[in-house]
Amino acid sequence: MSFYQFPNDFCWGVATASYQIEGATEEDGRQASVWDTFSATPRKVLNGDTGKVACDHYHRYEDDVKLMASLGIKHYRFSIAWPRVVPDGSGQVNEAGVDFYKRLVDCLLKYGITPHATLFHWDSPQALEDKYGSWRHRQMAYDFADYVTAVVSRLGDKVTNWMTINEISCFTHMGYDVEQEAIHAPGTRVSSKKEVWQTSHHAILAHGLACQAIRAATPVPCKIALVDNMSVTVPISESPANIEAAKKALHTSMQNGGIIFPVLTGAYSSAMLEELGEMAPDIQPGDLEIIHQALDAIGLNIYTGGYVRATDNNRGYEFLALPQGYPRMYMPWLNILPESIYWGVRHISETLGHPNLPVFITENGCAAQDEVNAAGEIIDLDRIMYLRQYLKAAHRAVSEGYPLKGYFLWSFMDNFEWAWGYGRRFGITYIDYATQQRIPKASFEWYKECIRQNSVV
Ligand code: PNW
Repeated sequence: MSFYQFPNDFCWGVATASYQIEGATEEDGRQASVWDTFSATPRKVLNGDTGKVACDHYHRYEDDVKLMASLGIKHYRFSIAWPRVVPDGSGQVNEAGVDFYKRLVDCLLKYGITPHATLFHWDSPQALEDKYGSWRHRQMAYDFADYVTAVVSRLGDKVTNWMTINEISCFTHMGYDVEQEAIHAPGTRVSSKKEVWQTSHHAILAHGLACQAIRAATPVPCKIALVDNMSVTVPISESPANIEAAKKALHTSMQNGGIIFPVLTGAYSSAMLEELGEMAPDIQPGDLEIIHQALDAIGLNIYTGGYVRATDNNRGYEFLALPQGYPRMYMPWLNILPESIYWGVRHISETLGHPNLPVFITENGCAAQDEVNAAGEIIDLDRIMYLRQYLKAAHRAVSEGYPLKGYFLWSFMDNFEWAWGYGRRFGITYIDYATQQRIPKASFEWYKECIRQNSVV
């Protein structure tokens, strides 16, 4: 038995998202999402790439699920496209769109893979953007809840693990900007920070309303989680003073204070509200109760983190800049901090006051150069190096008794990497976009062996 042995019930999985893999954007009644519009706009996405075809998963899902089964995973996290299910964003349900997810779920179950469905991974209906500015308007949260009811009442007999919304900051604070046109869809330039904060307030409200909608619509008991990309503070060393500093810094980080704090504690962090002043969002009476729903788990997408140390200034902490040349994976933000997994899990438990809330790493992985060699293989030793370090940190969290229950690798296959188009690859399966051929990379075989041995090898 290896030192890095995981508990027998640890969930090994892989993750994807609808717009990044499905393609078939105009099929079976699907209408445009904001990412269709955004990617069709010149100079928004690298090389003018769009999700029109992507991995053609909409037609190839059976082969993809078969390949997943060969990997040995028992859990698959995917997302459902709102504009397939409710093409106009609100109103009529498109049963043909729902049917795709029924086929997918049946196929997963046939191969013994448990579906974990994310109800929103950034593909807002363009119709609602046109109608009232999507996340800028409070109505978006209510229309989202209605769409959630439509999904859960149709798929809830077979899907019992629901994730409401993926990475709220990435489609609000990155979709709306004051300084420039934002880099994620809808790419809107707004006139004040308050308007940006209003979009994320509407999104956390949507999460709360969705939790209520799921509980009301589910035909069988189910589990609900939010998926958040909390910015993880990591103490430079584990002295009591530096650990304390990392905990304090978590409270005041803008992104955490306005998203995971209200969701898990029922209040925006006061430090953040103070810093925002007049730029804070309008919060209506009762909003925080809706937002602060009891959850069955929290999903964390953890790729990197930030180092913090104790200081004797009045805040008691400072964030540390990384030296030039600090190792990172093939994305400007992807600094290698394996212990961010450990600290992410520990912060939920200790800093955010949820010692028993099950935590899932709902995404972890990296981009790499991924060249096909003369033998037609992709020997991505850099990705294996990255994954091995992060999984060892996950093991540490488990072995110290923190409730980390599972790990979903991002991603099962290369896909449409948002503003980077197909110019960045995060998969453990290579996609030859010209032929749609799937080629498992060396990391696929490596991960398969981890799963088989239930251990980091
Ligand atoms: C996540 N950052 O996005 C998303 O959930 C995925 O859809 C995406 O493909 C994956 O991570 C890789 O990027 C992120 O700036 C976007 O730190 C930006 C950041 C992190 C994650």
